[in-house]
Amino acid sequence: MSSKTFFCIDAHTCGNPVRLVAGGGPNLKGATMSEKRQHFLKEFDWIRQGLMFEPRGHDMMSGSILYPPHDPENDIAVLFIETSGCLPMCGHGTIGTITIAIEEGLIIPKIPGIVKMEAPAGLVHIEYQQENNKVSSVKLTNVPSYLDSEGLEVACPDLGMLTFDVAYGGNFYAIIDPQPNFKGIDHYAADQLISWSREIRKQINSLYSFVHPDNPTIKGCTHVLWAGETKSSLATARNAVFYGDKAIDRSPCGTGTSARMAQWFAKGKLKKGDVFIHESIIGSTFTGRVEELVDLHGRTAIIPSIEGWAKVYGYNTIKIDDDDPYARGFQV
Ligand code: PYC
Repeated sequence: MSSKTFFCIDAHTCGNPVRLVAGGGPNLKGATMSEKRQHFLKEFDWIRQGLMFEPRGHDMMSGSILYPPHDPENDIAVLFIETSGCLPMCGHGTIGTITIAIEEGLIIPKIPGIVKMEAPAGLVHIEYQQENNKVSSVKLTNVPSYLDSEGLEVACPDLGMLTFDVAYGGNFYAIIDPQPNFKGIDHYAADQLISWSREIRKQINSLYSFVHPDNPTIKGCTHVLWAGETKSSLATARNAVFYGDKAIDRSPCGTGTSARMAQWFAKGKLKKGDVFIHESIIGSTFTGRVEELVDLHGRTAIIPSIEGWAKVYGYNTIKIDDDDPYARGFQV
């Protein structure tokens, strides 16, 4: 019988969990974080399953593992682990990871207040604020984000035909705006949105294909962003983002906000410099901004920034014994 121990620090970003594996993560092969992600998925996915799924995790569980940067100019490299797999990029995960890593001394940035982070999806520039040894806010400048496709159609159980757009913000998002067959997120139970999302994501990926033009390992629509009316008068838009098989993001979702801003930019609803305050299903907010515009193989992509906060709430030494029938967790 063998046993593996993981030293984790748990936090939440605007309500959504972030479990940072500070010790016990595997050595990975690869010259980039994208290559290391492939190695992890091939040989070490049991670690993700054991730490994210029940009984050690739960449907929304999400986390990260830190690695030294591949380019000495950078401060850190991060692998994102989640119930859904290993995301190329995670916004709430970045805000939580940086908050934990700075507060706990796991990263000593070359320039105080700035972290250059290598993610599988690309380089992410981070600025953070500190007050009384606590990180009060983290602003990440994300990878180029763009509208991939618009006006696609899918048949949703109960609702009928839905029109949606797909945008990339570090992951591919199907974005469903209110329309005759969908009144907006307030009109439906979260469980209902989850079961519709599971079904339509399957159909979307069998009908259409989405592949990142620079990295073919980033492919497929993994998330569904349902839109609705804002509750706060300060918010620009509100969402419920589905991920994994049973999760609705409690935070406003960083890569989802990036994708949403890219969609709005492409439709002329946002321009460079505009601020976009995104509200989550529980009312927490991220502040987004269109920082820059870049050319991505002939299409205009935005460089969005996302700002939010996280709170560290616990130290968690987790053991996975291989005589445990639920070593790899389970889902019901
Ligand atoms: O914040 O990017 C994000 C995210 C992805 C999945 C859950 N949260």
